[in-house]
Amino acid sequence: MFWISYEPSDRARALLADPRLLALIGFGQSTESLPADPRRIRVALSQLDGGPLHEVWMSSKPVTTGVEGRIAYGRTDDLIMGHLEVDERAHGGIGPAGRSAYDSVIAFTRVMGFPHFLRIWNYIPNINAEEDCLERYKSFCIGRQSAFDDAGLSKRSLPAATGVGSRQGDLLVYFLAAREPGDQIENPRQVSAFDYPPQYGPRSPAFSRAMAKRWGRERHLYISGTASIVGHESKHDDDVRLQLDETLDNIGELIDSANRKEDIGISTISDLSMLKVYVRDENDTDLIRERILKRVGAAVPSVYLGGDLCRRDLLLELEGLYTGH
Ligand code: 3EB
Repeated sequence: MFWISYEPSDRARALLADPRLLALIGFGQSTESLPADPRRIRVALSQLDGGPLHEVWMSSKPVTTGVEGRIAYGRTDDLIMGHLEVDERAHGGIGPAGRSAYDSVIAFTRVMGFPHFLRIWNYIPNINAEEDCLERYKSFCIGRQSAFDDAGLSKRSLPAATGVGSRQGDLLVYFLAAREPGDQIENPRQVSAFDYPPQYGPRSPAFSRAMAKRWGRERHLYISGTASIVGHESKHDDDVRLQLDETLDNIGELIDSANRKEDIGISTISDLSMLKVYVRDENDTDLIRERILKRVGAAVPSVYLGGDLCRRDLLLELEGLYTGH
């Protein structure tokens, strides 16, 4: 159906010429001058390790591209990958900007015939700052949840997601949606985010812990941004190594939980096709990378990005995808 890889950024131009390219994701400030293309997404987080990479989403089927209002997309017959950036100054804050982004995305995917979200990424500028007596992440959650509410989408239809803080640029939302729904997977070690108690914000974060999806005979697993949270509480304040171990345990348990529900085709985190590691303090990168190499191995393609996390006490967050066949 599609698969993901990381390629050196100097290959980006050649990749854009491929009619099966679904999305091309760059990190940090753009250094290369590439042609405008609806499949190009730029995440405003700097890459912390190695030479510059692009994340490449390649489809097995031909891709149609387009721009509809604020949303640019690539799609096949079965799925759509789209993105938009929202200037919050035009909406009066991050809450209304989030609301507006989700209103657009929900309406767009319905009109296009892909009403089932599988995976959404949210990059929220200055995520931990307080504005109008509320942390910006919490305001964003209010806007996002009201868009889902007004569209009549229940928690059972919430996709896997990432919510990470960016240090430059506008709110960025990008999404993968399909004609047919995926299967929501929750983590028995964690309270579902959509059921977090109100101490984490007036409206709970609208996402599921993972989505499993069958594409014909192929099985995919999309794992949300996962952190050192047990129950609903953050664990291991100030200890990045313990936070990482807790996070890896959470992902392991999530994979086990998915396997109890259905045969997803993998049994451990080392079988994932991709791992993305968000690091609050870039000085922690080496420690985190060494520990991941030890516990996960070197076989999973990975990228390390500098970003803020949605609770001030979280030092890192990991997301993963399995797109094997
Ligand atoms: C957590 O488990 C950590 O708001 O979309 C992870 C993944 C987190 C997605 C989101 C937030 C989001 O609550 C934070």
